[in-house]
Amino acid sequence: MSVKQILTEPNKLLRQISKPVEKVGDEERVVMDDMLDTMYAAPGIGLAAIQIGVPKRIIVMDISREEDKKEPMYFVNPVIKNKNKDKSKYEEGCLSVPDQFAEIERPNACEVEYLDYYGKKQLLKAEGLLATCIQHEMDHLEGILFIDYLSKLKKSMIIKKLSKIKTKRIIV
Ligand code: GNR
Ligand code: NI
Repeated sequence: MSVKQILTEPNKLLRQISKPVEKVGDEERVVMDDMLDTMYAAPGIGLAAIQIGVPKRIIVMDISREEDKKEPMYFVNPVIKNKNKDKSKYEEGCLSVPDQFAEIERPNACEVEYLDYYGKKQLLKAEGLLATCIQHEMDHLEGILFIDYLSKLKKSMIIKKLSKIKTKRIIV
């Protein structure tokens, strides 16, 4: 298990569409373990594989609040089956868009079908923060970031800020 570097915008890899996992095996479980370590270290409540440079349809999440009661969740090849028509706004952030936050409107509940850590098919009914987070993570699988929902001006201001920080640090 190891903590990986999280890619940040602007980075073309983050815009890539992630590929379905054919079989959930040891290789995939290593990716999930590394993702979880990386997410907890950040810290964050969710992470998509592409954020550590792996273009596979894998997500990890933990929305539990207490440090000593970790509740990791693993999603492989997630598909949204049902979206509620009612929307709700939530202040979102993203580890790939550091220090930027914005209110984003999304369906307030959804059903997700996915494979778990062992490759077993599961169906989850999500609402509230869980629903918001899973939709945010599933956007990553399509190369979408929450700033894509903002006005062109707001989005370009954020990208400009992040590029400036990158040129100062001289790392990608
Ligand atoms: O840590 C995270 N917090 C968060 C808060 C509101 C909505 C979505 C998120 S996900 C984010 C971690 C992340 O970037 N996952 O891709
Ligand atoms: Ni994110």
